[in-house]
Amino acid sequence: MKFKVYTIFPELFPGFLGYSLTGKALAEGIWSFEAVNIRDYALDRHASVDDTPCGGGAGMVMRADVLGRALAANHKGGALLAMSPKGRPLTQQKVHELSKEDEIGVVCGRFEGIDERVLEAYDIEEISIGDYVLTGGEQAAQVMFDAIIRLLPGVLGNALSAESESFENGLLEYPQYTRPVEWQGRRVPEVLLGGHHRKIADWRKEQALRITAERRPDLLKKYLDSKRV
Ligand code: JF5
Repeated sequence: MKFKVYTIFPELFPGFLGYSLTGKALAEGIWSFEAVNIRDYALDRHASVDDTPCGGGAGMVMRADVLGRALAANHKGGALLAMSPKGRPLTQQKVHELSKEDEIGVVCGRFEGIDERVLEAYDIEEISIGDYVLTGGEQAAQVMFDAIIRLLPGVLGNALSAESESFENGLLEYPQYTRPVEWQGRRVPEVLLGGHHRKIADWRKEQALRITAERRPDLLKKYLDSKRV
């Protein structure tokens, strides 16, 4: 997997992806990245990458001509995304789809966003990592890359642990415990200490349903609809 990142802050990469599991996978060549500095494609004396919004309003917009030149020189086809709060929500299903690509291009928006004509001309799919606003797409891109990288073959030691976690079965994860069996007067639930696998599986399912109902009624509805209950 190769990520080609379009950014005005190329030094932010690999960032936190250079550590831990993702850092090891980077060193092993399981994934790689290239950070294209959008500012390298600015032509004026001040190397401007942004300008005021047409029609007025607050802030600045990423210029179509500068980003357009960066893409013309570096994008050789394949998936092209941009991180943006107005994008389609990133889901674990989308992460699985993206993990099957050989190369993914990602534009990291800054300011109030990207000139819409570039998004149209390059058929860029805008992706959101959540309903909040960041200062830049770089942080969002690293979150998305992390979710993709951990699904690549050879990254997660235990493939089963990826399958049983939140979202993979459509429910939130059940609570986890480890030693000591008693801590500050709180005991690990007895069912988890009995070694009765069926009872444990039933308890975990019940807990997953309870937590999902409490925190994510939207997910519970989807889950129940998919089971036609
Ligand atoms: C960005 C305009 C891009 O804030 C984000 C973001 C939030 N969820 N997903 C992505 O990206 C940076 C901000 C404003 C364009």
